[in-house]
Amino acid sequence: MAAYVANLKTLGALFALLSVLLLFCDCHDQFDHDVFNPPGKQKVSFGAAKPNRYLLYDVNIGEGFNLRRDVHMRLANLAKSLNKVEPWILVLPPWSYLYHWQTEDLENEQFRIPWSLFFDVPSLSKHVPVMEFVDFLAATGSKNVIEQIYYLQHYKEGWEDGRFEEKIDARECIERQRYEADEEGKWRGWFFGYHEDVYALRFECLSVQGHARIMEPILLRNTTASSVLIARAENLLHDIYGERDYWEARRSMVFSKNLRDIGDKFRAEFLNSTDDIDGTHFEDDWTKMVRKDRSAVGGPYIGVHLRRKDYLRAHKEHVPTLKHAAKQIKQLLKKYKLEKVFVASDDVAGVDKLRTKFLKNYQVYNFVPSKEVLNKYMDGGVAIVDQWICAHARYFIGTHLSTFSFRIQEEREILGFPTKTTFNRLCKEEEGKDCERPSKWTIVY
Ligand SMILES: Nc1nc2c(ncn2[C@@H]2O[C@H](COP(=O)(O)OP(=O)(O)OP(=O)(O)O)[C@@H](O)[C@H]2O)c(=O)[nH]1
Ligand SMILES: [Mg+2]
Repeated sequence: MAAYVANLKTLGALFALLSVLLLFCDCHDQFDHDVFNPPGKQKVSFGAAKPNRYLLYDVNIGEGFNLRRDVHMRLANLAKSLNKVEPWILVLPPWSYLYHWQTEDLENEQFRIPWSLFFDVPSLSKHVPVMEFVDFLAATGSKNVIEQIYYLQHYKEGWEDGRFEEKIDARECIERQRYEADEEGKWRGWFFGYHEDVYALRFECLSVQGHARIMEPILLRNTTASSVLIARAENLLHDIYGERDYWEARRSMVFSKNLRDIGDKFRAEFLNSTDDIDGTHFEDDWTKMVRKDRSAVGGPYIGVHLRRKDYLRAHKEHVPTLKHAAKQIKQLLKKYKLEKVFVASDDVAGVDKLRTKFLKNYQVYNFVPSKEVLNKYMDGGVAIVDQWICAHARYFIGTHLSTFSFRIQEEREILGFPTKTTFNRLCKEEEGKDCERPSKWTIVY
C-alpha cells in the first residue's frame, strides 16, 4: 500500500493538472478514457466476462438529505468512470435516522428507507448501474459481507502551506471511526441501520484531499474486493462541479412518481398550476428532457423556501426575521401580480405566522400531508413534495446557502425556467445592499 500510495501522489498531481486542463479546454472527448489505463492495456487486463463489483458509500452521520443527494452525484460519476474499465454497480445507501427527520408517532421508524420511496430508481440507472442495498445483500448470497471498507478522513496536519494539493494516503485512523473489529476479526459498525446482520472483512483509513476520481486507481488496482464501502464519502469532491457529468447525474435523480403526483395534485387543487399551462411538462425519460429554450412559465404563485430552525443560529447573519421575509415576499407578489405564495419551511409555526399576521392579505399555502401520506413517505417524502411545488412556481426565492434551496434551483434548471426566476434568496434586513445573489449554476447538457 505504501509504495502504491507514493505513486498516487504523482498521479494526484497529474489529476489536478488534468482537472484544470478540462476546465479550460473543450477536450472532453480526448479524455474520455481512463487516463491511467490506456485503452490498449485495458483490453489485456479485463475480459468481457469480468464479474460485477459493488461500490457502496456512506456519509457522515450528521449530514442532511440534500447534501447526501449531492454526495450521490459525486459517487455516481466515480462509478460511471469505473464502468469504462469494468462493471461496477453503485449500491444506494438506505436512509436511516437522518438528523432532521424528527416526526414521531409514525407507523414505521425512519430508518432502512430504500431509495425507491423517494427516487425513481430506473431513472438513476440510466446514468450508472445502481442497486438498492437489500438487493446487494440478496445478490451476494446470505453472507452479508462487505469485503473492504475505506474510511476517508482529512490529513492530521491539514493543508501544508495552505495549498490544496490532491493526494491520498493510507494513514492511521485519526478520529474514532464507526467500525471496530470483533473477536473474530469481523468489522462491525454502522451499515445504514443493518448493523446487526452485516460486517466487513477489511478496514483501512485513508487520508484524502481530492476529487472523487482519486479513488479510481485504488478501486481498480489496489484492491480486488468485489464489494467496497467508501465511508465518509463526503470528503471526496465533485470531479468537475457544474459540468455535463454533474448535470447528467443530477438529472437522473428523478423523484419517485408517487411523490411527484402528490405535488402535482396539490398544485392543481390549490395553486391553479398544471404542466400544460405552466410549460413544465416532465418527460418519463430524463435523457430526452432538454429545455434549452427556458420556456417554463410556472404556476401563478411565488415559491419560497424559508429555512429556519438550526439556520437561525448557524446562519444568523443571513436569515431574515419573519417580518422582513414577508416584506420581500409581498414585493414579489406585487411585482408579478400574484395573490398566492407557497411556503416550504422546516418551521410550520413560522408559516402560520406569515399567514395570520404578516401576509394576511394574500393567500399563503403550505403542504400539510395527510396522516396516510406522512406515514408512508415520512419527513423525507414531505420535503420532496415541498421541493417539487417550489420548483414549479413562477418565481422562486430560497434561503442563503441552504442545500435544500440549491436542489430546488437545480430542479428548476431541469424544468427550463429563466434563471432570473430561480437564483434568488431572502435577505436579512441588516444585509442591505450587501445581500449578494446566489451563484447561478446553470444547467449544461
Ligand atoms: N418539509 C420540509 N423540510 C425541510 C424544509 N427545509 C428544511 N427541511 C428539513 O431539514 C433538512 C435540511 O437539511 P439539508 O437537507 O441538509 O439542507 P440544509 O440544512 O438546508 O443545507 P446544509 O446546511 O448544506 O446542510 C431537510 O432535509 C428537511 O428534512 C422545508 O422547506 N420543508
Ligand atoms: Mg443540513
